[in-house]
Amino acid sequence: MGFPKGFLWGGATAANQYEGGYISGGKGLAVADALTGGDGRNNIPRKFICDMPDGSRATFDAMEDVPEGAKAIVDPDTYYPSHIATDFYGHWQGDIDLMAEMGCNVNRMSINWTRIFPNGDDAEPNEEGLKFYEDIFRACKDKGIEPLVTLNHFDMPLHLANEYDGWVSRHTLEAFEHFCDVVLTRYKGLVTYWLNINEINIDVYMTSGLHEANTNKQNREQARWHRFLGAAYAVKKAHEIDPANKVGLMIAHGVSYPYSCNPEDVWCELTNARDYKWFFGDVEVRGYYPSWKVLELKRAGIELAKEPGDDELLREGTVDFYSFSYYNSEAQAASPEGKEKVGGNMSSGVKNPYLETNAWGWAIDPLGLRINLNQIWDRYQIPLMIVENGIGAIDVREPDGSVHDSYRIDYMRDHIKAMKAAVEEDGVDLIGYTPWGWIDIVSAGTGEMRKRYGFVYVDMDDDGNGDMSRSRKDSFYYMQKVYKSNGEDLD
Ligand code: BGP
Repeated sequence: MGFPKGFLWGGATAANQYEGGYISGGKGLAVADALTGGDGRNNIPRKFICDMPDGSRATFDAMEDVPEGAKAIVDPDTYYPSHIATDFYGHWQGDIDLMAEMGCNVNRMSINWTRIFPNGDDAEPNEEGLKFYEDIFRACKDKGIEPLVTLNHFDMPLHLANEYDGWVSRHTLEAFEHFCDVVLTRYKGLVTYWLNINEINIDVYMTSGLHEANTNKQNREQARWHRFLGAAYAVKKAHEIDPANKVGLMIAHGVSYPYSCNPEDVWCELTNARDYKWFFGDVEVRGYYPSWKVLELKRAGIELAKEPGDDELLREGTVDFYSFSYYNSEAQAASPEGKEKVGGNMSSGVKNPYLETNAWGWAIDPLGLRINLNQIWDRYQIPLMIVENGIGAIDVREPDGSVHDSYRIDYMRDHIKAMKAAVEEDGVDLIGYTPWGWIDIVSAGTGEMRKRYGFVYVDMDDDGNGDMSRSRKDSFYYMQKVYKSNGEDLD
């Protein structure tokens, strides 16, 4: 009964939201380094400042494609949250000690592509960058913490985005494959758990390309094709380099419900869910496009540019386990008019009247996690890992450094109970849990610092003020108790 022995308990971060040191140690610029901060609660989006072909300068909403020929730049008079982030670059030893103290035996983190290849497509890697991660992985191992490394977490070298429109171009795929060759070889024996591409089902600015990658359907599907090939290549190569390697896919996997039992709502939910998430899981687990997608592309007149061997690569690079992020759920209505929209990263649904939401409008739904685990397990029958989960909230640090975040403890307790039920009562093969932003980091969606997920508070605000000191929130001690009891002590 309970969680299996050896269950992986930890925390998750992404380099572009946590690391900082944006041009230190030979690092080059990434798209995230050119993204300003926004304000999620007041709907102020993150932006790109661009040099235009006519020599002028213009600013664009990051959720929209920027015009062809525009190049995103880093403006010296603008504050960019990723440049310092919460300075893992300067604090990594102490942060790993904190992870160990919390009882973690796994650390999900990502490698900044531009720390290894400053332009993304350089011929030779940057040794200082390679050494940086090697030291971190060794320190983790010394503390009994298994690194779980995301090869690409919302990470696109700025050069590849500006000049090649990111994943739209095969050049980016080739550059990514080279990156995989180098890091998988270098960290052989040190890292055995890998995730290929974070939330492969989210195609926006940081994950895809800057220009017509998203608004132009042909480009969007081509970019997806290249991402799938990159993801499959990572799996195949990892297995070739070390058969002990285990590689998982990673999908943004909220749960959706039909708004009502009207078959129109049920169909709306089904088509939306397969378009938004199941398509991506099906391709990475089974190795080919599902029939409805093939027909959809045909009807739309979209033809993917393929090279010989591509289809085979997709079939050969299927994953070892299924990892996903879960924060919230949504309802899908065939007639959404007049219904309140629900919050959430890239959520398209309407508000579920049965659920409470956080300050950003994201629905809180622990049973949704159990439903999710069962749906995925029933469909694929491969091991599952929850690699992101948590609640973004505004925390108050008291003068003595304490943070009384009972709302976060409630969220974690309820979600871990749902996981436990899925394991104990439903027999789901769940192998690990790494809550999101175990230490405070920059929000991906809004670029804010005030939206905090951590069990460890970092003194940093939205404008870059703060001394970066770390303090343990009440939730830190709660998670410590949970982890050290292998998920038994949940009260
Ligand atoms: C996921 C991403 C993370 C992350 C998280 C929370 O989509 O993989 O990078 O940040 O969502 O989102 P946000 O930071 O916008 O609150």
